[in-house]
Amino acid sequence: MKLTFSPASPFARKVRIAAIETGLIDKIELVPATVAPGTANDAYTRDINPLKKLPVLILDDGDVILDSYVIVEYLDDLAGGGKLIPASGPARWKAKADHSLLQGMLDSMLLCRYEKMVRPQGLQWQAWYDDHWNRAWAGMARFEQREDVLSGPFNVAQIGLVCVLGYADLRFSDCGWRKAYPKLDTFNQKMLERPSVKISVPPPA
Ligand SMILES: N[C@@H](CCC(=O)N[C@@H](CS)C(=O)NCC(=O)O)C(=O)O
Repeated sequence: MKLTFSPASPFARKVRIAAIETGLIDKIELVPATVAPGTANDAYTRDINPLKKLPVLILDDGDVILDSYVIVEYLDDLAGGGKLIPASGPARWKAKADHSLLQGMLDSMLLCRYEKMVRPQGLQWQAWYDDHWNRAWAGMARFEQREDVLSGPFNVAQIGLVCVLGYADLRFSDCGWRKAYPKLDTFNQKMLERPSVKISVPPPA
């Protein structure tokens, strides 16, 4: 299998952590890909993902699996199921809903990043940026209160949360999340003891 990948991508990091945790990482070749809004990548759009986003898992028969959550679910299934996403019952829906919130936070953070990185300065819209940043920030506030996630069993929601925090460090390093959310800081430090989490920390920009 091949995974389109960028070391800075929090979505690709999520999948990498899942691949390590399920013991499948050695079966996956990480293939660097360059995709960004405003820049064409016709081959990628045509052959891999019309949405021009990574990560995408390319199976040995050429089928593609996207997006990052579905890839995590696929890997979890390949590994027997129930390792990263609870197999059934309320715990399953809780983990999936928590993950959806974290996914939305990452989407908003990425939009903030693109607003400053890609959009020409005269066209940038600060109120729009602030609105999206506030969504990510409010999401962190929500998880600061979620003892069940912070000290619960390792799962896709915990993976999503470390990816949010790692991305905040990478692209919004002066946002002050550690001071504002000390429980998230403790959680993040504990998670960094896991080799999968530590090895996948995005390299400094
Ligand atoms: N919902 C997607 C989001 C993936 C995503 O936004 N990836 C970013 C990289 S971090 C991307 O490919 N951006 C390129 C673009 O939007 O043009 C997932 O979970 O995989």
